[in-house]
Amino acid sequence: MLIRKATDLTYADVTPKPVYLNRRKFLQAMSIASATAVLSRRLYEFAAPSQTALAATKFSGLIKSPFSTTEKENSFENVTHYNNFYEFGTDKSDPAKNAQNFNISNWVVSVEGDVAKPRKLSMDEILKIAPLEERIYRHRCVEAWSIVVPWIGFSFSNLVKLVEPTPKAQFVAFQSYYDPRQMPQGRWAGIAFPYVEGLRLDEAMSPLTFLCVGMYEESLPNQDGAPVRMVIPWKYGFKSIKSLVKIKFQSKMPPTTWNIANPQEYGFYSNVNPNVPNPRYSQARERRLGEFFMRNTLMFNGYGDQVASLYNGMDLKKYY
Ligand SMILES: Nc1nc2c(c(=O)[nH]1)N[C@H]1C(S)=C(S)[C@@H](COP(=O)(O)O)O[C@H]1N2
Ligand SMILES: [Mo]
Repeated sequence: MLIRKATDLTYADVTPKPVYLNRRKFLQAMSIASATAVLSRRLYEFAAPSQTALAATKFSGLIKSPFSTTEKENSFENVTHYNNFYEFGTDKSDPAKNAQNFNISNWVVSVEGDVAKPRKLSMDEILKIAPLEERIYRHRCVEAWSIVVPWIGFSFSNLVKLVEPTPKAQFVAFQSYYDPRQMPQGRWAGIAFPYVEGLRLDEAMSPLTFLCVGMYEESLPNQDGAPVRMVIPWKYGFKSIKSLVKIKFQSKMPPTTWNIANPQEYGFYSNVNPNVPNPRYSQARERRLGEFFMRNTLMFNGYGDQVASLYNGMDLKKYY
């Protein structure tokens, strides 16, 4: 154990927090290193200071999307301090604290499966796929809270066209990054990682389905799914998978994290539907963060004009 000396406190006082945290990890690793030479190398490797707390990129020249709601946006403070990101802990306040040093440098998203042109995309390449839009969406969690967020990104269909799915591709499977060393709180989350999600190909091609790289004119904060996530506004929030590393086109319906964890409560489709209650949460009403009175939840979260036809002839009580 590292003995905490008065000098450490002084260092903390004069050093910006992320640097201080890394220095502490470094010192801890070094003290262990001197004890056990063989183990030390590995411990040092994962505790070594990394390039973290990268400054947010400011986006300019964003296209204003015609799909934006005119409802009042939630505050940046709100949207970055009330999160679900179970890899970093299950409390709504955990991700803001625990994702601070998440290392997103050299990020690569593998796009693979039944496609003519599989790709491994860097963030620079992703940002060049299509012009960036600001798109203000309602976003509704199955836990009956909702927020309004100015996301930045572009329709996911742009990426789909880039890789040219073959006729076999009927579904898209998504996978999040997972590293228990960077996300130690995930061990206690009670769900399996890496987090996985999926869409039918026609759902993925909807112009509303959004590949998101930022919000409030900046790159995504770590707790909101940096550096790249999905946003699917007519479905419950858990479909909007964060910190994407893999996108796979395939013929079979992919497994999804919350369906695996609790199939009675969470189906593959998970369209916002006020008429189909979850066993624990009525879905009829919702609370917009920051508001006192609840409001009625709208079918497909109010996006029915654009997406209802995807489900023609389907019994949405059965396919929840
Ligand atoms: N990888 C991953 N993605 C995730 C989650 C998660 O725990 N892990 N939580 C989901 C849930 S339940 C919701 S409501 C939204 C929350 O997004 P936000 O924190 O940006 O509002 O992210 C979704 N994406
Ligand atoms: Mo959620």
